[in-house]
Amino acid sequence: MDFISDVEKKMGDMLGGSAMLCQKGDETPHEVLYFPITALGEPIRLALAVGGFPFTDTNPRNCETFQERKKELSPLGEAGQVPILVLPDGKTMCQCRAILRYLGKVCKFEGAPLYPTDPIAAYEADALIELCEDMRSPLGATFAISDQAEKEAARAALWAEGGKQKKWAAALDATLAKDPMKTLTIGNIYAFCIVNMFRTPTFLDGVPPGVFDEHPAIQKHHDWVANLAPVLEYYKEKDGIRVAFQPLPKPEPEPAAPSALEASQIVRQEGKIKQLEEVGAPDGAIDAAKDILKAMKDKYQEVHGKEYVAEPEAEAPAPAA
Ligand SMILES: N[C@@H](CCC(=O)N[C@@H](CS)C(=O)NCC(=O)O)C(=O)O
Repeated sequence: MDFISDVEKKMGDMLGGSAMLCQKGDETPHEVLYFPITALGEPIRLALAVGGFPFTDTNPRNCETFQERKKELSPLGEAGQVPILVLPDGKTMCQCRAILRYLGKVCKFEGAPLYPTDPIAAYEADALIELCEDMRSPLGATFAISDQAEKEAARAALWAEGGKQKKWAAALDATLAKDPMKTLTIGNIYAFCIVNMFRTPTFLDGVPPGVFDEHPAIQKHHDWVANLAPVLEYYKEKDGIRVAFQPLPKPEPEPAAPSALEASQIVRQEGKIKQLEEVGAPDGAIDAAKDILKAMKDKYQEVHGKEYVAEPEAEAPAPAA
C-alpha cells in the first residue's frame, strides 16, 4: 500500500471532497495538484492564500482523472509527483520547495515578498526550511512498513526520548526561539505547515498527540502565523486535519479556588456568638452573627468537601495531686 492509498483509507471523509470529472475553471488563474492531505502541498496552498492568489485545489477526491492529469502536467512526465503548480499562462512547476521559492518572490505579505530579497534573511528562511526537512524526513521510511501496529510503533519511536524527530523538534524550537516573529517568510510558512502535519488531528497514525507541547517557541510560532489575517481567514472554515492549522485553543481558566477556611475560624465565630448571648446583645446582632456562622459552615463544606464537625472539647487536665 502506498502513501496516499494508506492515508485515504484511514482518513476517509476527514479529508473532504468527492471524486468528479475535473478541469480547472477559468475563475482561478492558478491550480495546485496534490492529495487532500496537508504535507508538501499545504505550504504552496498557504503561500497562494497569503499572496491573495485564488487557486483551484485539485486532488484525487475531487478529480477522477487526477493520475492522468498529474502525468500530463508534470514537467517530469511519467516520473512526475505532486505537488504541481499550474500558472495562469499554463506553465507547470514541480518540486515543492522550488515552487515555494518561486511563490515567495511573487507573493507579498504586508508589502514584502515572502522570500526576502536580503541575502541573509533569505538564508534564514532557507535554513528554516531545511531544518523542517530534517525533522520531517525520518517519517518517510515508515510508509514502507505494511504491518499497521509496527508502523505506528515506529512512528511513536521517532517522537520518543532519543527519537530522531524529537531531536529535530528540539532544534527547531531553539531556532524559532531566535526568530523575532515579525516578518512572514516562506521559511515560516513551511515550518508552520510541516509542524502542523504532526499536530493532532493528523493523517499520520501513530504520531502521539502533543509532540510539541514541551516546545514553547514552536507553539508561539504557531499562534503567530495562525493569527495573521490571511492565515486565519484561510483556515477559519476548514475542518478535519486542518483544525490543527487554526490558533491553539486557549487553556480553560482555572476555576478560582475557594479560599481556604479553617475550622478555627468557625470556632472563633461560635465563641463570638456565645459572648454576644452572654452579654445580652440585641437579637439582631446575634442573628447576624449566626448568619455569618452558617455562611462559614457552607464555605467549609465547599472547600473541604465535607460538613464541618466541631472537635470534641479537650478534657480539663486533672488537678495536680
Ligand atoms: N521532491 C518532490 C517529492 C514529492 C513527493 O514525494 N510527492 C509524493 C507525495 S508527498 C507523491 O507524489 N507520491 C505519489 C507518486 O509518487 O505518484 C517534492 O519535493 O515535491
